[in-house]
Amino acid sequence: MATATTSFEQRAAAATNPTTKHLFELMVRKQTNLAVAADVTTVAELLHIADVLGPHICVLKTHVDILSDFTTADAFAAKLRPLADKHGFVVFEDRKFADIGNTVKHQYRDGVHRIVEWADIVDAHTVPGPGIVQGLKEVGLPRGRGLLLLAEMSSAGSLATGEYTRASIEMAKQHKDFVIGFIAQRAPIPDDASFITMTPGINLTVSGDATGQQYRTPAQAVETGSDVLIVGRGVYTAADPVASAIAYKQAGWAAYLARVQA
Ligand code: 5FU
Repeated sequence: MATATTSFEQRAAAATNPTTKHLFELMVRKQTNLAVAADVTTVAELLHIADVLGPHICVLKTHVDILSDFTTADAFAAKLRPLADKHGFVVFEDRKFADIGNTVKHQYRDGVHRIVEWADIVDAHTVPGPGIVQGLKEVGLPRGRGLLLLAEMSSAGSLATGEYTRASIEMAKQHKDFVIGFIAQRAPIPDDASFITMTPGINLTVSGDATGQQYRTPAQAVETGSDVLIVGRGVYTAADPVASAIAYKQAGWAAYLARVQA
């Protein structure tokens, strides 16, 4: 099935990973392919974003290690999970694991954050080799969680290109039960619609920031095969974040419809 022209309904029906299925289904129901990167530094701000933007998003992306007042995983989960259920979004902790399998297993399951308890999706760099996927899979697969591999990055000068990207794709294919897709700028496997492509570096008005971030528009990203558009500052620093989220949602969904109907 070609990623570009297969609808999210068809991809939900064909999905074998429960997280993939759930995500495609809620995207269809809510007509949104918007993920918000809630890069705020207090739990209250994060929960506020989750609640007010929840109706418009399919994914809430977190960086739990920037929350200054994080207390316990239980307390965090008790507040965040009900919002995910109420509004229908999945929680993606953008942890970017990057160590050997044995270490990432602990980083995923243990420590203060106990990420596997509350995040539906996590992501990992492929630089350590396939052991990183094996380690994370031991912890996440029994819980029905999903993993994204970083095949490309949005930042200028990223080394995740060419052969690195190709090797990351191969690693995903070896672990299709747990690897649900990629962080990438374009669909890395255009003829396999079972993988989801999530794309950061999306903004409707600016082309970059002072530290190497590079932006494209929702339409540009969807044209190159992106399924889920990750927007941070474009939404949460806007004068009206709800209005901004709606604008990104509409732009992303229109681009998706144009792609599948092409
Ligand atoms: F993997 C990546 C990447 O290649 N680029 C990114 O920007 C992840 N990100 C994340 O997406 C980054 O850590 C932010 O959380 C978010 C982009 O935020 P922005 O405010 O829209 O630039």
